[in-house]
Amino acid sequence: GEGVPVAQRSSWTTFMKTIASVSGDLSTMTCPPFILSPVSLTEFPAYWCEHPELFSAIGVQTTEEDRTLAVVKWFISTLKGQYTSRNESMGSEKKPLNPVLGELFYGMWPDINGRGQTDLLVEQVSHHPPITAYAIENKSKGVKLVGHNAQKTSFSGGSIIVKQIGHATLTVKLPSGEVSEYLITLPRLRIDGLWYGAPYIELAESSWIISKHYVCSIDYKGKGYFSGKSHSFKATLSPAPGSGGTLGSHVIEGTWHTTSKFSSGRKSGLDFHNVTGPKEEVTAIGGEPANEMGPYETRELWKLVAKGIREGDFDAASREKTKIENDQRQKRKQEQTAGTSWSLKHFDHEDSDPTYERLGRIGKVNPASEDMYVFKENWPLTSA
Ligand code: 0T9
Repeated sequence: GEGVPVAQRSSWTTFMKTIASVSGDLSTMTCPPFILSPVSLTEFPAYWCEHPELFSAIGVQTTEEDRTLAVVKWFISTLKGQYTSRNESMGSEKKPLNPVLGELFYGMWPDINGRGQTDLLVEQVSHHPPITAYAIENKSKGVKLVGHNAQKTSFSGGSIIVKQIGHATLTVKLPSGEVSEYLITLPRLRIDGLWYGAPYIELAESSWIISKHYVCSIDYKGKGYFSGKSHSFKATLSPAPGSGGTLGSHVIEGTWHTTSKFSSGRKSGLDFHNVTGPKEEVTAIGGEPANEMGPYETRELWKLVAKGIREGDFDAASREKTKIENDQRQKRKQEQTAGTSWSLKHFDHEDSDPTYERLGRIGKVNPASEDMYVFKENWPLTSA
């Protein structure tokens, strides 16, 4: 592979043979150094808000139709960051740091031009398998996203197939006091380009955004499929059964890393989204105690590992990583001896999610039921 440094070519070939034989959880695999990222998966939920003005705009719409379109526009606009940004910043998709249980990430996007401040908190709620839970809220606009995600991976035809497990619920507080809820499910990923040592993500199959008013299915296709282009999508918004006759249907088509247009419905021909402009990275902040980074906050915890990876000192990175892992093993052992278990800071785990079941049924989402992590509403500690 051309993307592989000469000195690591034979280890990459060996690695490729290994991933072909492993399935399930790739997070604990040992990878050749050039493919390591210095960023932990707990930072990934920040991708949901790289366009804070689109997130806050959801809260100021006056009709259900416009609100739903604002939700879909915000969602589509997050995909570029979620799935292509490592290629831009690091040259290819990389293996993120595998978070430890209880790892935390706090951040915010400031109030600019009256959009209100948006707060982010992330907690690693499981290590085996890795599960990350997050809450993102713009209090002043009444918009909140709470979700969790995990992955199941397999290997097929030279690609890694990643099934995303988990979902998110977006809630919007309306001036009437009513709350609009949107169930958001996640697409399937294919990691291609592995043999060349230059992995990149393509999205596949479909994901959903469902409320009691609308069902929106989003279909994803890559190169060589319907439009022929990479990163293509088609979003179809249909009024939910029984929502009355006033809501319009829409179809939107384009590529999620560039632009899209309405292709059917009242707005046919009009532009829909455009993410070719700048994005706004999250401002990382210390959460505990307020404004200080505690030892479990991701950038503090992984500081020395990340430094090693960034500076190409992989021995140091691996030494520091081993320290963290040993420390974790010891903690789990101590808990076992004491008959206690790690308690989550911001979330309560529930075996089922009534909102997922109720809204999922409208779109016939599969599986019919999923577990959930309920946000304890205990952050920000002091609200601005
Ligand atoms: C949620 C996102 C997720 C996390 C990452 C599959 C992956 C871990 C999960 C799904 C975010 O909202 C969106 C984007 C990228 C996903 C990662 C890409 C990736 O490769 C890793 C897996 C665990 C690997 O590191 C595989 C090994 C490596 C050889 C590929 C570069």
